[in-house]
Amino acid sequence: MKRFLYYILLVSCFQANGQGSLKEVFLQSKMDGELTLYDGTEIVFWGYGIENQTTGLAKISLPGPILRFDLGDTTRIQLRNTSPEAHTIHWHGLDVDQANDGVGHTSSNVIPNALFTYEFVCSEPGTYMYHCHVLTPLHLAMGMYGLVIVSGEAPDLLYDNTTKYTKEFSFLFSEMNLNWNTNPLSPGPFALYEADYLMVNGMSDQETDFSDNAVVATEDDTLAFRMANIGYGSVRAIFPPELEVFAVASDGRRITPVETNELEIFPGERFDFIARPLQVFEGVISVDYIDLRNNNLLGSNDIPVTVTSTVGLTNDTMSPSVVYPNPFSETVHVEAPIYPVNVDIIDNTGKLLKRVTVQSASEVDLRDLAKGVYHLKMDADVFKIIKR
Ligand SMILES: [Cu+2]
Repeated sequence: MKRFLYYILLVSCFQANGQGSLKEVFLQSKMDGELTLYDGTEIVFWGYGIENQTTGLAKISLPGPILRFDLGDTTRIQLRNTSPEAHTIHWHGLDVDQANDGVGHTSSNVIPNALFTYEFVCSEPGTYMYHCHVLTPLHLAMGMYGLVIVSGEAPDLLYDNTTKYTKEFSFLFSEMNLNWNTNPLSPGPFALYEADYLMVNGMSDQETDFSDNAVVATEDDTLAFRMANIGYGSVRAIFPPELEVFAVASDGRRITPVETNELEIFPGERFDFIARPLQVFEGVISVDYIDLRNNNLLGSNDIPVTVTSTVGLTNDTMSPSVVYPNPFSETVHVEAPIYPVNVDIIDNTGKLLKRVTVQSASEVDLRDLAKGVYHLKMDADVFKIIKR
């Protein structure tokens, strides 16, 4: 089952006073969400959705839509509560004044059928979250949360020029308890909350392979990862060794970049990373969910990562050796500067799997290889090749 729970928000925008833009967002809070999980379990959820300005209707998603702004923007977010209970939007980590902070008992509850307008300036780039702050444990568990992204000084920067990227991926980690989401009027004591489903962007591990969650890149890409944890447990992100990863920001503020292989993200925390592939590979970012009451591992999610070659020819341009296509499915075409030449297929441990001697430009039959990443060595030239 493929679900697109995430979509980039389209906001109306126009120049305001020369300081960034004014961006208007029209949201509704609702309690009528229905979701079929990967295993067929049907749940209800509460959440936020974009209000259609023609029909006045909104469909909520879990998590809510990503709210994306530019540095310096003034945002004006209208929340229309079309549900039977009060809700708010708390801007987690954003520097807003008390009236716009969305903590019901200290600012304003948005009662049923009311309209409330939040307004603030996006003064710091970074990764933030929004969530309801009425009966917070329940309303959070029911799905009333999403990501806020404030881009850096330019659209392809997390912050400044040192955090330039070519591809961006955001991951919001959360949990779901079946009893709470099937029986929200009597969910049981919060102290007994147990995570039945562990999610990345609202999807369990069994779904992430088939979703927009997958990281797909080429070896020349610089990747930006935004990670945020809205769950009740902590999350440990473990990066594949083929990625060189630097944590560059914590909770929406720059830090001195720290090279990292794994990082624990506690509830409410966000981290931003810049990652560069060291080679062509297929792997995963493993996400462990940890119960903070006893440090037990609750389970893991895998975010698939596929890094492909930029072109079929990965060699330097001085060499006339060519290998294509890459990735391939059955055969590769090879051409060498001199013949005969040995074409060696080597696995990631350096083991020679196959040697074919070719007398001229040839198709090399590699149907007997399993899917994966190999090295093709031809004279002094080595190519990384991927079998799909
Ligand atoms: Cu709420």
